[in-house]
Parts: sequence; structure tokens; C-alpha cells
Amino acid sequence: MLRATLLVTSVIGLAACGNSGAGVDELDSDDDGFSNSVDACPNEPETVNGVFDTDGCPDTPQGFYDVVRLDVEAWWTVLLTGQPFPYRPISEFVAYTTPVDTPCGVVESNSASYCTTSEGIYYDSKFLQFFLDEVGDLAPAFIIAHEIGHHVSNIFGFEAPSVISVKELELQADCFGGAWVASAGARGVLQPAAQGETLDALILAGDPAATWFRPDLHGTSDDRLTAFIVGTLQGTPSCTSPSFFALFAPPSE
Ligand SMILES: [Ca+2]
Ligand SMILES: [Ca+2]
Ligand SMILES: [Zn+2]
Repeated sequence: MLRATLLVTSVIGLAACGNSGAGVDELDSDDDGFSNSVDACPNEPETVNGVFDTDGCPDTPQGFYDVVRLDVEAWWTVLLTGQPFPYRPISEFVAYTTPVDTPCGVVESNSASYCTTSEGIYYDSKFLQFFLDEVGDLAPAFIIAHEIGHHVSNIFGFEAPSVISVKELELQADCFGGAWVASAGARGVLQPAAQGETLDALILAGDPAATWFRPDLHGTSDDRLTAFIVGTLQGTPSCTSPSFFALFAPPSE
């Protein structure tokens, strides 16, 4: 577990080279990493996200989620261009604060979910805010990438009943999410993992809280970390291969 965590941390550490920070000698009055010369808000520290935009002004969490969604979808679009199953965008990306009705039923509080019927994603904004505040920006970004990963599984035909198990779908979404995190890190579009922003927390983030901790549905933490690491190191094709599923114990009955 520890070795695996370190491995992934080093992958995400690649993002550090893309951070737009102040030079060593430049004045940064609000100490947000943007020197006054490039900071449109030199006395209001940038929060939420310092890499997707470079103005130095505080961003809204919603704006951050929207940018993550667009980046993940643009990334998939490029990856699947010319492939047998080209990417098609999700139909909607809906924030809620109290449970709302969707074509897949009423969504739960403190969750994020993908609905195959509508091909939409629904998330409790308090749920993402919790991870943003307590873990860091990588956590809600990963949750969004994981949910879009379910959409890609659907495009590929894995969501059809009894193609692969619910647990395998979850691990595949973790793998797809990991592949995006690695890509975002390499492209410098995601703030480097802050101290204390651990992969364990990432792996625990997302989907209905009531079922998240059930290893029979989602895999154990070790399974999820393994799936994430495979995605970060080997990219999306590895997430659909028989050797990927062979890494995990079959779902318990
Ligand atoms: Ca600044
Ligand atoms: Ca900004
Ligand atoms: Zn999921």
C-alpha cells in the first residue's frame, strides 16, 4: 500500500513543472504563487485552482468543476477519435444541494453519480465542496473524471447488464480517472497535489457514500488504488484489458 501510494504521488508530482508560480525574486503580496506582475487580483489569493487559469483571482468551485468536466471530455474526445467507439459528450452535468429526481431515480445526498439512461452526471455540490476543502482540488477533479469514466464504460458497452460486474465497472472508472489525472498532471492543467492530499482520500471519494465502502460493490481500498495506479502508469487501454480484470478477486457473493 505504502509503496503504491508513493508511486502514484511521484506520477502526480509531474504536475509541479506546470505550475505557474512566482519567480523567486518577484513580489507576491498575497502569497498565492502568482507574482504581482501577472496577478489580476494581487491582494486576493487565488483559491480552488491555480493552473486551469492564470489570472490569480479567486475562482468559484462551480467554475472549477466545469473546467475539469470540459478537460476530461476534450481529453476523451481526442483519445477516441478514429476509434471503434468515438466519444460522445455527456448529456448534462447537474449540481444539486438537495436530492433531485433524475431518469435513474432520486439521487442521494453526499454523492456523485452517472446515469446510463440519460448519460448525465449528477453531483451534490456539498459533497464535492467537502473534498475540495478537506482534501484539495485533485479530489473533486478525480470524482468528476471517475463519473465520466462510467460514461466511457457505457460508450464501450461495458455498462450493459452482466458484461462486467458492478465492482469491475467501479474499478474501471477508477482506472480511467487515474489515466486522466496522469494526463492532466503531465499537461500541467491540474494543480500539483498539495501536502496532505493523499491518494487514499482520492480513492475514497465519489459515488453514493452508502455503498462506497462496500468492497463487494467497489472493491477494497487496495483494489481501487491498484486500479488507479494502472490507469496513471499505463493509460486508458489498460483499463479494458482482460489482464486488468485479472488483477482483482472476483466479486464476493
Ligand atoms: Ca499573488
Ligand atoms: Ca483564477
Ligand atoms: Zn463509480
